[in-house]
Amino acid sequence: MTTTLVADTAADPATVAMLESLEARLRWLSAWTIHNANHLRESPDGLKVGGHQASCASITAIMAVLYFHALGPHDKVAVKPHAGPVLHAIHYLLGQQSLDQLQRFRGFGGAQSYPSRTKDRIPVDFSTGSVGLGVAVTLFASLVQDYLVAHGGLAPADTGRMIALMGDAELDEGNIYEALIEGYKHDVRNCWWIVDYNRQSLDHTTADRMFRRFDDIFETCGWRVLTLKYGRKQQAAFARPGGTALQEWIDACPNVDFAALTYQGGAAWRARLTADIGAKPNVAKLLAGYDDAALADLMTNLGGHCVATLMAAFAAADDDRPTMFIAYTIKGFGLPFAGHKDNHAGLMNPGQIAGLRSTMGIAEGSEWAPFADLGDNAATAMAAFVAASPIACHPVETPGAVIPIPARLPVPDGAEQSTQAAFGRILLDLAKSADPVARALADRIVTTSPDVTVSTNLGAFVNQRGLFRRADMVDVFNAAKIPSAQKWSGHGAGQHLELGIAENNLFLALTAFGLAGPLFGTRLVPIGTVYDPFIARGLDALNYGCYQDARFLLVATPSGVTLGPEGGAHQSINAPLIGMGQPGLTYFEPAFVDELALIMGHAFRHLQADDGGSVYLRLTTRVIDQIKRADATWEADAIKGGYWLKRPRAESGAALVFTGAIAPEVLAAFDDLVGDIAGLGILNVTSPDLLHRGWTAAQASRWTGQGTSTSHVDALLAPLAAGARLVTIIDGSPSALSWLGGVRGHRVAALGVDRFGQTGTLPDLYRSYRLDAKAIIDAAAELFLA
Ligand SMILES: Cc1ncc(C[n+]2csc(CCOP(=O)(O)OP(=O)(O)O)c2C)c(N)n1
Ligand SMILES: [Mg+2]
Repeated sequence: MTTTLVADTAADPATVAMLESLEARLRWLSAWTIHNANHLRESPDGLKVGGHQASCASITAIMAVLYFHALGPHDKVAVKPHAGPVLHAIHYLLGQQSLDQLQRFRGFGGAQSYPSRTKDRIPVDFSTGSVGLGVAVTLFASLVQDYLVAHGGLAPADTGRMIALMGDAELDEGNIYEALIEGYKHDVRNCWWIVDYNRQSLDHTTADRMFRRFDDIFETCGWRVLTLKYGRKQQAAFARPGGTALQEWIDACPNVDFAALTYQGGAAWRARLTADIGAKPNVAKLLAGYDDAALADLMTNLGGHCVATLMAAFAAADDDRPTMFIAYTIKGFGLPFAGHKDNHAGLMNPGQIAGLRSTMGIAEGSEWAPFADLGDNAATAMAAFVAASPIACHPVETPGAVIPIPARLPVPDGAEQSTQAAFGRILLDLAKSADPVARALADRIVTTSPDVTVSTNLGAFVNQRGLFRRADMVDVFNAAKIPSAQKWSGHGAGQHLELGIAENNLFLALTAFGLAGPLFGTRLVPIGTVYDPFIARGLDALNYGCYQDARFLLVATPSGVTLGPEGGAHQSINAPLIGMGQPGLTYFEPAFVDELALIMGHAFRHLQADDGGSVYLRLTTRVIDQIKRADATWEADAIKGGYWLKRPRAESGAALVFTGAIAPEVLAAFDDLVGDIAGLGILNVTSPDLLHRGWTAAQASRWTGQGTSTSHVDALLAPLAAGARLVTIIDGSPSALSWLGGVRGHRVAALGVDRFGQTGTLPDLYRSYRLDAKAIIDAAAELFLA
């Protein structure tokens, strides 16, 4: 049952007064930071800088009480994106943010528009920006915290709450409910979601019909819901004669009317209340006790603006149960456009900000002073209060000790193999390895998958290492001796987080696991598997993880039309372009399993390197003949993105260039063509992404005079004659490789897939999509005839 909070009447008055003053400081500093960027800083391009004064003012009391009173030293917070300036103001008061950064808010190298872990200079626990994702990631972070405690990677005393400060319109994002469901299954705890319930989104006021529905939804999923509806002044008014009628009126008032009246102010409130309930007993007398300004103040004294109510609410959630706080607020509270439906991006004009300054008692010229115009004693007292708040001793993040990686990962045996099966085998070997380095690495691997653990070949690893569950979970089938290849029991030492089918959750889980080092001090090696086409389902969450430099290995199979009979809706086409276009993620697509073993070892290092990142492996279920290697000279180039599988003769006139599963078709075409095209080579591109990045980076460094280096791809293609021709081929969008012609001006015939797939056998599909040896030979012939 939802609890509606009442103000803590026993709250220490000095603390309440201090937090009220801090609220005013935050409201002022956030508004002034945005004002400075828009009205005072010089603008060379005439563009509006922007910022959200109304969204900030709505949440300043919540943030003042949270940060300067309720937050524990190990709590971590995702701040709603549009309240970024409030977070900067908090750290400014703490002495952890510079004036220069505030003055350069939204400028090049200045404080960021939305809190950013990687770009801001204050401690930011979670980046936010794409609404909904910053909320849900806190739920996964609390699962990661539990995981680390269960695995001895975090002392129980060093745990905290994972907290999201969210806008009410974020509750429309589906990813919130996907996370909610997953959290319920995993018995999430130590998670607070605090809703700034101003009942306004970007476009308008939000729907009344959702009133009480959010409570139901969250309570159904095991959350405690605490509603902060009325502030202390309202609670006092309700207790007076006529007060019950006033409370009933407030409860029945539609969102949009409440917002409009807030904007119109005291006289409008009086007229409306008088018309609606003025005839009820004692109401006229009650209203007469307030002048217009006091009446406006009373009507907007909602729970989310009342320090004593907020203190009571945070104190009420003193256990580990996940808790949702619905804090009623006014968008633009205390600002001239409070309640106006269009205030989302509204900016005060110079006259309005001057008015706010003088109401707040700040002298002209003292706008940036952290404790402006408080008087010496009060300023000293406030500085001491701020310095004593637990947030002031928030531990500094460290990346966590690096996990040693074996020099080589063993290559699975077998003359014929698929990269997907080999991936599962390599993980299994790690899980069972007697080598201490390999075993220690396996201990830090955590796997996860949105209901495709078996079909992406993680099953064997899970058999070895188990499912992660805080409470033991028996494998009923196994206990009943029912034969099954998958023997999965759940326990605290388990290393696989089983997810339902929701790819957003996969990427948010990978993000949270991939931040285990900086957030909790112990690194993990997260590996997530997914069907390649369904990466697209979680794309924004993938981008979100990369944006905050979370480190994980993403392994996607099956891929391309090579999937065969399973059909057209499961065949990934543009995934290579996603891999190439996503910053913070390096895409590899090995053709042979020795390449895969090499690249996985590299990936485990890259995930931990200071200048590293995440890695995406696009694998296949197709079993192909493996290559016999004469030596290991190919390896260094394979890690850099490509190597000559068949070295071309110097000044060769042609090369076949390929990526991934269609290697056999390329080799067959080669055998056919090599007699006619002397010196023909085969370039195996293990990473179109790395080759392309290296190419453009080398150009950029030459143009800016920072280097003279040639890129790896330039060096690879250098042996070819100036007028050489390339046939490129990939089971995916042909543009992943067609650009190679631009490197040294070679003519290109680009084979690949650019329409939806079909069901069929591989020969059917390769013939139809022009991925077979004949297509390669035809393309080469045409290039030479042209
Ligand atoms: C995924 C995504 N879609 C759209 C936006 C643009 N946008 C920014 S804020 C916002 C409305 C936010 O309303 P609410 O969450 O209630 O915040 P508040 O009222 O506190 O500003 C929208 C649509 C966004 N940032 N992210
Ligand atoms: Mg809102």
